[in-house]
Amino acid sequence: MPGTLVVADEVADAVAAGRPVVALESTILAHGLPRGDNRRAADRIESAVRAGGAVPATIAVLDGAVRVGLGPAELDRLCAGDDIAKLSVRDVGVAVALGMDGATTVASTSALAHRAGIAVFATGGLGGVHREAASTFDVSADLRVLGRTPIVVVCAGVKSILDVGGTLEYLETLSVPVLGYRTDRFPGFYLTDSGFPVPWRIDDARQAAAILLRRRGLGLDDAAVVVANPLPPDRQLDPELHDRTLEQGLALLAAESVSGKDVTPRLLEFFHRSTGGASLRVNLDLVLSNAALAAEIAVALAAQTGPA
Ligand code: PSU
Ligand code: MN
Repeated sequence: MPGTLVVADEVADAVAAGRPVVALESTILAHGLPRGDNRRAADRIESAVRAGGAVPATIAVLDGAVRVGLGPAELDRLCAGDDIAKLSVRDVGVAVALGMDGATTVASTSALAHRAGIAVFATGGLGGVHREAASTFDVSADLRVLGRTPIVVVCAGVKSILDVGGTLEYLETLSVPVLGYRTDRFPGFYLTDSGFPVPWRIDDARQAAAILLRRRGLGLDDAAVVVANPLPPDRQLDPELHDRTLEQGLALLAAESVSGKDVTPRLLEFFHRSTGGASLRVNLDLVLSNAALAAEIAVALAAQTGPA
């Protein structure tokens, strides 16, 4: 049937049996990491989920079909394709109807994972409120979708190009709880600490699962739960290098008049190039760490829920 989800057998079986599954987004692969690195990263991210005892379900649109759970050939295509669109929720129906290929963002991955019955999702950084949002209205659709999608999203905060304080305010407005994992500070993606506190702290994956289940029990689970998982200080990007690169990157975006959905890929590429690959190492590190934590949460959730 056109427009329905094509769920990989392994994922469908795990969901049906109430076994742990972790959804993964494809925009970080197709638009966030360089060619070659992205394909190796895809395998490593999926392996991190498996090592934690959960089934990985990378989500993308291929030939106009929404795929939940990709095989090696599909990952090859996603990571090497020249014509992979970046699909937020508004774009998914269009890409499906037009028979196109596309990678899903935090927004669309969350929405589609929830449709497929998956409760936990790992990514790198969320989209958010951009620095000039008051004049450009550039606020990522990630936020509104998280406000209406009951899923646990494990991330390392939001990209440092964003207005981090503004993003945290917006998440509060949307009633999305933000939990620091073993920290009282909201992580800054490449950096351990964004400079902002988190409203809540958890120290165990089982607490994240319990929060999800209690909210569900109370009917207070319209929105996502954000689990913010920082890299330890000795694995973050050198803060001085980070600040310098960010300043240059922002100037470059302005000089090139980059806007809309091209902002994130352009800036990430600039970071990877001008830090000589250091930011790439950190980016991969944090996604792998998030995948491992998401698997732990999915396992805890399955244990607390019992078999389906
Ligand atoms: N953060 C990253 N790398 C990424 C993204 C975020 O470090 O590739 C992607 C995610 O898929 C996120 C999207 O959902 O960028 C947000 O894009 P926008 O700001 O255009 O809504
Ligand atoms: Mn945007």
